[in-house]
Amino acid sequence: MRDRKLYRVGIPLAVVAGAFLLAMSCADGGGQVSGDVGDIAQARGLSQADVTAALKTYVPTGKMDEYLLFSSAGHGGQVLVIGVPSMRLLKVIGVFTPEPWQGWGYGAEDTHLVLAEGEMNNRPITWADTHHPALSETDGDYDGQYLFINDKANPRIAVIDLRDFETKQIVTDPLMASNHGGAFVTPNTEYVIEAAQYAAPLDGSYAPLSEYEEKYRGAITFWKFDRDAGRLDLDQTFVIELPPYWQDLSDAGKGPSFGWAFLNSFCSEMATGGIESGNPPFEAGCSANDMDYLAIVNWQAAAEVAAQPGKTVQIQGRRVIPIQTAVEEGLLYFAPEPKSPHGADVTPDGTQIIVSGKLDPHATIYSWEKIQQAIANQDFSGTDDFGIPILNFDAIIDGQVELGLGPLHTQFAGNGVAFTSLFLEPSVVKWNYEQMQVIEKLPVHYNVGHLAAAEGDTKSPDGNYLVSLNKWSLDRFTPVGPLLPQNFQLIDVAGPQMQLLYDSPIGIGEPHYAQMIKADKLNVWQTYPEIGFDPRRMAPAEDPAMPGEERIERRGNEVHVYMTAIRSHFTPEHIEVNQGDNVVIHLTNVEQALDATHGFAVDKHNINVSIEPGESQVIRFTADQAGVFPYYCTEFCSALHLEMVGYLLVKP
Ligand code: RUQ
Ligand code: CUA
Repeated sequence: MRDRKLYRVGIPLAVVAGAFLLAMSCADGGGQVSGDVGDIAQARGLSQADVTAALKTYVPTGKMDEYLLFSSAGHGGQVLVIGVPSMRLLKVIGVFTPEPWQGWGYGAEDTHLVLAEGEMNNRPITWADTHHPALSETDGDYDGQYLFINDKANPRIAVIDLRDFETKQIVTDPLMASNHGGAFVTPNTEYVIEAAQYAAPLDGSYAPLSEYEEKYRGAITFWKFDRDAGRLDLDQTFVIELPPYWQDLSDAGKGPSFGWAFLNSFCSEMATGGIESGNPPFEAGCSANDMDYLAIVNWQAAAEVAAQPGKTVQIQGRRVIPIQTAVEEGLLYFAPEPKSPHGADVTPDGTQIIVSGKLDPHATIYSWEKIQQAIANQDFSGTDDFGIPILNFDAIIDGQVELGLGPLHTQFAGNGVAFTSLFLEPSVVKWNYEQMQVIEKLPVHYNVGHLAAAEGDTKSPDGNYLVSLNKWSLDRFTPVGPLLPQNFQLIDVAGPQMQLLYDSPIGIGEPHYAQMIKADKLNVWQTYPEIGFDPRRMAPAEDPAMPGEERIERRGNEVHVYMTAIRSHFTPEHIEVNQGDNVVIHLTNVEQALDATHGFAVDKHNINVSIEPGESQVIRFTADQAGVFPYYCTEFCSALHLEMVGYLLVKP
C-alpha cells in the first residue's frame, strides 16, 4: 500500500502507520528508505507515537498554520512569531533592539523616532528584556489588532500593529526601576497593565537601603490605550503607588470581575539583601514569610479617582494615586498568598483567580464572589505596614489543590480544565479547578517557565494546543556551544491524554511568555494600501518620492533626494553631494506585487533600510567623508538584483 491510496480510501494514516510499526522489529536507523511510511519509520527508528506526532505537526508546502504564537525573545528584545502546529519561525519583529533585515534602527527616520521614544535618562537603550506579550482583546477575546510587550530591564512597553507587524510606539515608565507585571490588558484593551518589580524611589532619586521602608516604593501603571490612534495615551494614564514589595504577574478580571485587576506581590518581607555583609541573601530574605499578597485593584474606580482634582500627586510628570488615597477610596486590597507566589490567572469565566506558590506544591483558588463579600463585610485579618486592608484568607478561597513541585503559570482549556507548569518536576499538570482534581502529568524538558495554550487566557480558550516554554534544552539538540537554545515543546491537549508533539529550539534570546491566537483572526496587510505610505503614522507619507517625480533638490546645505525603487533599479542612480552636506533621501518602493521588498544599503554609513511594497521612508545622514559609496538593494529581488545599485559621490 502507498500513502496516496490510504488517503483515497480515507483510512487515517496514523492507524495504518501504527499497524506497520507494530509488525516491525526494532529499527537500526540506517538502510534504504522508500516512500513507504512503515519503511521510513522503521529506517529512522520512529515509534508509533513519533509517527502520530509527525502527522499532527507537519504542514505541507502551500498549507498554512492554524495558529500564530507571539513570543517574547527575552533579552533579545524582540518578538518572535511562530506557526502552530508546525512550530516554524515566521518572523522576528524588531521591537526594542535594532534589527538590520527589517531596517529597524539602521537608517530609516521612522524607526529612529520609535527607538528614540525608548531612551531613558537621555540614554539610548538598544536592547530590552522582553517578558510578557499581550494581544489586544475585545470583550475578553483576542481581536488580532495589536500586540503589547514589556521590557523588564528598562521599564517600557511597546505597541505593535498587527496589520503590518511593526512596532509603532515605545513608552517609558520613569517611576519604575524595572517591571515584571506587564504587559497585560483589560478585556477591551481599555488599559495595558504594567507593575514594577524591584522597588526603588519613584522620583528617581537616591536613597540608601537603610531607608527602604520610607523611601522605596512599588507601583502599578494603567496605560490608557487609544485604539483608534493605535497608541498608548500618556495624558489618560495613571499610576497607583504600592508598598516596596516586588510585583510579580498581573491579570485583569473579566465577566463578573471586570473592572478589577489582580497582581501578586512577593518579597513583602522587604528584604534588602547584602550577603557580602552577612545579611540573608535576597533569595532567603524574600522567602522568609509563609504568606505574601495578592493585590486586588479596582482600576475602573481608580480611573475616576485619578480624574478628580487633589486625589493624585505628580511624580516625574505622571499622575500617581498615593497608597493612602487608594485605601480610603477602596481601590486596593490585599489577599494573603502562600509561599513565594508566582502567576495570578483569572479563570475564563472571571469567577476565580488561581495563584501558585513557587515554594508551595498547591495552587490556591480564590473566589471572586467571596472576595467581594469580604470587602463588603470588611472581613479583614488586619492591615499591612502601609495600612492596606488584608482580607481574611479562609473567607475568600474556594480551596487548594496539590499540583506538584514548583507550580508557576496556569493556562486554560475550558470546562474547568487548566494546565499549570511545574518548574521543579519539570512537568505540565492538567487539572480541573472546578472538581479540584489532578487529571494527568506530562514530563517536559527542563525548567519549564510559562505555558501558552491556544487562546488560553481569554474567556473562550480553544483547548487543543499547549506550548511549554522550557528554559533548558540539554540533551535535546545537536550541541552548538555552551549557550544552548531554549526549547518550546508543543503538546497536543485535545484528547483525553496529553501528547508531546515537537521540540522547537529557539535560537534567540530567552523567551518568557507567549500568546497563541487563531491565525484567521488577524487582518494582515499584504502590501501597504497605497504607494508612498508611511508605516509609522499608518497614513500616506507627507513628502514621499512618487514615480515620475524622482529628483534631487538642493536646499542650502541640505540635499533632498526623491528616489524610487522598482525591480531592478533605483531612480536616481547617481547622487552627487559636497562633503558636509546633509542628505535627506525620500525613498519609496513603488511595487504593488506581493513580497516585492527592496532593501537600501549605503556603503560604510551604517544604513540598511527595508522598503516593502508601497512603503515610503526618509533617510537622513551627513555626508561627512569624501569618497565613493555604492548604494545597493539588499533583497534578492530579481535576476538583475546585483545591478540594482547606484553611486553616492561625496566631493571633498
Ligand atoms: S514570570 S521570570 Cu513571566 Cu514566570 Cu518572569
Ligand atoms: Cu531590489 Cu534587489
